[in-house]
Amino acid sequence: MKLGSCSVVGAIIGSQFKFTSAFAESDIKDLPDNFSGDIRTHCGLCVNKCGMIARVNNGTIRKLDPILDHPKSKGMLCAKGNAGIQTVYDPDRLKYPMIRVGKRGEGKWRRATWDEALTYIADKLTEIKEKYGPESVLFSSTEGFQEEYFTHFAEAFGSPNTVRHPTLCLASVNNAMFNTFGTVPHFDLKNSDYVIFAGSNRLESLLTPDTIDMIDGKAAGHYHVVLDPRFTVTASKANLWVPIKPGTDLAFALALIHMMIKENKYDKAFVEKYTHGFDKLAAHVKDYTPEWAAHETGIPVETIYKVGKDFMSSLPRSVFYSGRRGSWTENDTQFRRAIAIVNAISGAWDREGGVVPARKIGLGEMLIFPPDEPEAERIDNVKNEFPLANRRDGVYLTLREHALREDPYPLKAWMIYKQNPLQSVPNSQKTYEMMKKMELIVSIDIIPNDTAWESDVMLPEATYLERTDPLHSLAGLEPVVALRQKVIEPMYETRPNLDIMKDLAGKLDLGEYFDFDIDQWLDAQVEELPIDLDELKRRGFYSDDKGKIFGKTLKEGYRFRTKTGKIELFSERFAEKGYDPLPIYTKPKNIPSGSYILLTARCANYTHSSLQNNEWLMAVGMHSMAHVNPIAAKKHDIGMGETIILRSPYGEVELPVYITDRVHEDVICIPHGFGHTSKGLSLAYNKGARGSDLLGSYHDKITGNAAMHEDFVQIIPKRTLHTEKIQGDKRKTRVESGGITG
Ligand SMILES: Nc1nc2c(c(=O)[nH]1)N[C@H]1C(S)=C(S)[C@@H](COP(=O)(O)OP(=O)(O)OC[C@H]3O[C@@H](n4cnc5c(=O)[nH]c(N)nc54)[C@H](O)[C@@H]3O)O[C@H]1N2
Ligand SMILES: Nc1nc2c(c(=O)[nH]1)N[C@H]1C(S)=C(S)[C@@H](COP(=O)(O)OP(=O)(O)OC[C@H]3O[C@@H](n4cnc5c(=O)[nH]c(N)nc54)[C@H](O)[C@@H]3O)O[C@H]1N2
Ligand code: SF4
Ligand SMILES: [Mo]
Repeated sequence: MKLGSCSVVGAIIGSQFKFTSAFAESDIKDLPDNFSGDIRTHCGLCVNKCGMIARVNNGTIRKLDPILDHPKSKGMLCAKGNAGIQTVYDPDRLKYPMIRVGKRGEGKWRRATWDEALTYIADKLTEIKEKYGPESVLFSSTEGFQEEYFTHFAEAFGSPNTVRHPTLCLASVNNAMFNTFGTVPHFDLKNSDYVIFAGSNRLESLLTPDTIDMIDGKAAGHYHVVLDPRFTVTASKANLWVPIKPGTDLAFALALIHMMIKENKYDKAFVEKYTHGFDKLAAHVKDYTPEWAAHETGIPVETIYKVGKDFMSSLPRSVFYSGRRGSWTENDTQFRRAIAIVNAISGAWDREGGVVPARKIGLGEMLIFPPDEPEAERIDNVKNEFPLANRRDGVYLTLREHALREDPYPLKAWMIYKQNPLQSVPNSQKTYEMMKKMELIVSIDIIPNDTAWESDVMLPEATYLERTDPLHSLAGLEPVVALRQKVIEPMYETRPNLDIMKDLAGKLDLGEYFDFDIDQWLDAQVEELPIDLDELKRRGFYSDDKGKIFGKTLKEGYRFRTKTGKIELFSERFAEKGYDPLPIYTKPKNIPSGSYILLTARCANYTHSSLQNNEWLMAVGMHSMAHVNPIAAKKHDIGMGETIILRSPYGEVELPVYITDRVHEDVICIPHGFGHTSKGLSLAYNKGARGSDLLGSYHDKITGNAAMHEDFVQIIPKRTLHTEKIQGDKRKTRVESGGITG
């Protein structure tokens, strides 16, 4: 059977609506209440920003459809994207500014006007700034088209303490790629004949265009290997699934390099011309044999030889995919470095079907008054503790340690934008402790998430369908400029983040940093494009139509952005900073007797902890159950659906068991993003378990990226059957967040 591009991921929800209207040449400045028509925009429910068409009828969004010719999303709009309508019409969404009146977390709120809520925040921030300095305010956020206004606000306020999501996500991957190639390349999966995926669950953890390219590549007969301790959907569509022991992938990668060099299958001419440190690499991998790797990884040695042989015989159209979420182990950057090295010696660099530097389309820039550098040093001491980490992104886990110790100063306020740290930062107990240190916690979100529920003020941002965002130039092999424009006017009293920041800045005497509006911003950005804003609004995106360009770096004298100007197999920067310049394998910790390695996984239907309150998605989606191998289930004498307690040194959770041989016998896996504690989410509240309650505070040694696969859990049977309905949950109670009063 051939797979069509959308067959796996494009769940169709709400397809009863049929629309034939042409694209409205809408004046999107102010949409009339009864607006009807189609508007091209971009999804905002995960990192991907898929191109989509909103079908609006009489001021109501009726249907969201994919833009078929979008160069990044390539006609995909996933189940979440389809169900995005519910984001707007969720009765639990944040509708008005809310100020806490009870104790933190008690759920007693009063509705406030914007002026009242922002004055309240401004007064508190001023008081804290005067007493402890601007550095005592922490600003944490996750990517999004309006995030830049939040970090700009932090700078204007004078705090060095911004902490961003990459330090929970891809900091290690980016660091490894950057310190090898001088850039973070993309993978031409559509044209690669042979691809090794380690984890990287592309058919559930969706990334565009990679998910679609992978499906198209598969349909074209390409060979895919998936190393994963779980038999994921991606593994089920691969040619070969290799259930690897968690935390040992570096051994596999080193053995692959060993084979390539020993059997002279690397690209000699390329290595000589473009890379640095090959001899040291060859000596380094001498003892990393397939036999040794088999012992470490639990993969049969014949399988390692087979993958090696097939990988080498498909060169240069073979790639080892880098993955995105690198928050796995304490040695993650070194694992990703080994992947980079495989791709650097293979000859696949900057070729069709290979590993290619991404392009980006230039945008004009709104020139704004730049804030001064903050006077204080960062609290997490990134400069000294993680000299190669991104200073603006910070290091979440060590930042929290410093905050708990008040070292070298206290944090007294926490501003949060588009983030749910109680779910997404490992070890929630420590996060609660950090919250106790705060005199003010503010969450700018679209729902009362777990963290917002524990805050002092919740500020409702307008959703991605109700606001116009700054343009974003999305890098890729086929780059695109994405316009997100509102398709309806903001509901209730919600507002775009820019307007929130602007008004708050005004109240803090920082107005000069926000003396612009979104229209001026867009006008400045569009200046560099060959089309004007009206045309862009009609098209929804701009692409230069040049398609994929290969080989720009493959020329005499090309200088890579590394210390030596070459692709660094041996990293001179790592050497200089005291890190292993070539990746050295370290064994994962021994599993304590009676314990299991805890893994958390994504579900295709949810984005982290974001969409579990979406009625449509909850109706069709996977529920939070502990995936346990039959061998382990037998050992503990537990049956399907029984309730168990999972206990780690940091906490315990309760959830039903799903017994399956699709998970490695050493592993317990729970889906990420469940177990919400916020009673403001009537559908998601108390469903399943929250991974952050079990995880400790491990981090990658080089980037400080959280390491989420270093934890063990014990199973304690409850001897009760889980009685709650597993699927198709309906909203039982409805907590109207706008109506919660003290
Ligand atoms: N539907 C959906 N899509 C998403 C997201 C979402 O929340 N929902 N989030 C987006 C974001 S921000 C990110 S970062 C990406 C993440 O996408 P990925 O980088 O693919 O990360 P995970 O989904 O966490 O995939 C981890 C996979 O690795 C496996 N694994 C765990 N430990 C090991 C190990 O030691 N070795 C090997 N070989 N495999 C291991 C797990 O079983 C799991 O299947 O997804 C993006 N796409
Ligand atoms: N246990 C475990 N922890 C993890 C991971 C894991 O796999 N397992 N994955 C890690 C990874 S890769 C990442 S990237 C992080 C993600 O961590 P987070 O960014 O905290 O992810 P979410 O849980 O999706 O929380 C996002 C919040 O943004 C809100 N939001 C959505 N759209 C808007 C908007 O337009 N405006 C505003 N203001 N708010 C909005 C949502 O309602 C939600 O509350 O989590 C990390 N943490
Ligand atoms: S939620 Fe789905 S449709 Fe929306 S951006 Fe992410 S992958 Fe694309
Ligand atoms: Mo992520």
